[in-house]
Amino acid sequence: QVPAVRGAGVVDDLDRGARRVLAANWRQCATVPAAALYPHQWSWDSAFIAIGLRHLSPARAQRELESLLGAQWRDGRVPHIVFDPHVRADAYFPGPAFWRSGAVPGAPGVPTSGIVQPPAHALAAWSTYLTDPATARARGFLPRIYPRLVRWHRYLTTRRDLTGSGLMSVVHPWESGMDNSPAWDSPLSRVIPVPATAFTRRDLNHGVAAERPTDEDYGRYVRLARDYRDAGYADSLQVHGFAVEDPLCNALLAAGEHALASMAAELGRDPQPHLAAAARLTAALVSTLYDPAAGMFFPRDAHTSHLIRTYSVGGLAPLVVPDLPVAAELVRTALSDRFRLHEACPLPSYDLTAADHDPGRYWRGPGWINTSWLFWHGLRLHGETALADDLRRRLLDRVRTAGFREYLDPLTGAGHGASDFSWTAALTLDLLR
Ligand code: 9WN
Repeated sequence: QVPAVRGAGVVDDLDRGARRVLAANWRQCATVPAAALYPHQWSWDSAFIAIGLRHLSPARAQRELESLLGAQWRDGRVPHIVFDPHVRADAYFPGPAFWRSGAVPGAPGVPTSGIVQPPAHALAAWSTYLTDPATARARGFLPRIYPRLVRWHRYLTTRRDLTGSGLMSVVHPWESGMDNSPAWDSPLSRVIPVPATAFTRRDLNHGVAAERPTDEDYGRYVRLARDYRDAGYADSLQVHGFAVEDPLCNALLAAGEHALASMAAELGRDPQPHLAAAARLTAALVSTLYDPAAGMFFPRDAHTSHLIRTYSVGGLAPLVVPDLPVAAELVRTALSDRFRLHEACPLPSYDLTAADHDPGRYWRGPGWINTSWLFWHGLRLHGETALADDLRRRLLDRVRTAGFREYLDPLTGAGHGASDFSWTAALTLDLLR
C-alpha cells in the first residue's frame, strides 16, 4: 500500500512512507541511497540505514552491515562504495573502471571504490544488535561483524594517522561524507583540478546543478582520487594532496570504540583495549581539534597543522562521544546564531551567519537528517532531554512536509536533492520509536 502523498511531498503516514522507501531501495543484500542518483551501496549510508531497518527487520539490518563489511579490503579499509555489478557501468561516476579495485592485491572480488567514509558502523552494529539480540545470536551476527569492525578501526587509527597526533585523516572530500563543505575550500585550493573535459559527470542527469558541487569541485575530486589510485592506494602525506583531521570522523571512531567495548563484553572478551582507545581518541580530539574560545571543534589541515576555522555541522558531531568534557559548550554553540538549534531544522550543514551560506547547495548550508540525528543522539547521551525531544519533533514535522528528501533548507524546510532518500527514511523510522 502506497501512503497518500500530496503536493510537493507531504507524507501523511511517516511510518508507512519510510517503509515504502526502504522496500523500494532494497537490492538483494543492501539498500541503495537513492535509486537513480546513487544506485550502489554506500558505506556510511548503510550504517544509518541499518539504524532504521532494525525496527523493520533486524535480520535485514544485519545483512546491510554484513554485506558492506564483506567488501572490506585486506588492509582493513571499508570502501565508500560497493558497486552492484548488475547496474549499468555509466550509471554513476566514478564507477568501477575508474577505481580499478580489481587490480589491487587484497581488494575483494566485488568491485569497490578505494576511499572510505565516516566510521558510523560500530555504533550502528551495536544498536542493531541491541534491538533483537535473539535474532542476532541465531545468525551469529556479532562473531561475524566484530572482528571486521576491529580491523576497520585499526586501519583508520594506524594507516590513517598521518601526523602522529592519534587522529585519523580523511584524504578526499568524499571521505568526509560532506563533499563540498566550505571547510574543505582552503585545503582544496592547493589542488589543481583536472579539466572538466576529462570526465563525464552522471550526477547532473538526476540532480539540479545549483544543488550539487560545481565542475571545478569535481575536477579536484577526480585529481585526488586518480593520484591515490595511481599510488596503489598507499597512505602517506606525500601521496595525499588533501589530508584533514576531521572532527566528525574522529568522533565516530571514539564513539565506535565504546560500541566495540560493549560488543567485546557481550562476546566474553576484554573490553578494556577498546575503552582505552576511546579515551585516547577523545583526549586527542579535544586537545587537537577543540577551540575553547569558539566552543567548537574545527578540522585540522594535516599538511599545515593549522585549524580550519569554519563552522560546519561536522564540528558539532563530537557530541556523540560519551564522556566528552565539552558537551555543554558544544550545545551552546548549536544554540547560537550560527546553527539556531531552537528553530533551524534540520541542523544547518554550515554557519547560518556566513556570507557564503547557501541553503540549497548540498553541504554548503542545507540541513541533513543524518547529522541532525547524530546531534539528537548526542543530546540524549548528555542528558539534554528537552532539547533532544524538541529536535526530534521538528525533524519529523519537516520530513512530513517535505517528504524523504536528501537535504532541506534549514529555515524554510523546502526539500532539495534526491527524493525517497534512504537514510532520511531510515532515521525517520528510528525517530518515530
Ligand atoms: C559521493 C550517498 C552519498 C553520501 C554522501 C553525499 C553524496 C556522493 C556523491 O552521496 O556523496 O560519495 O556522488 O555526491 O555527500 O554523504 O554518502 O548518499
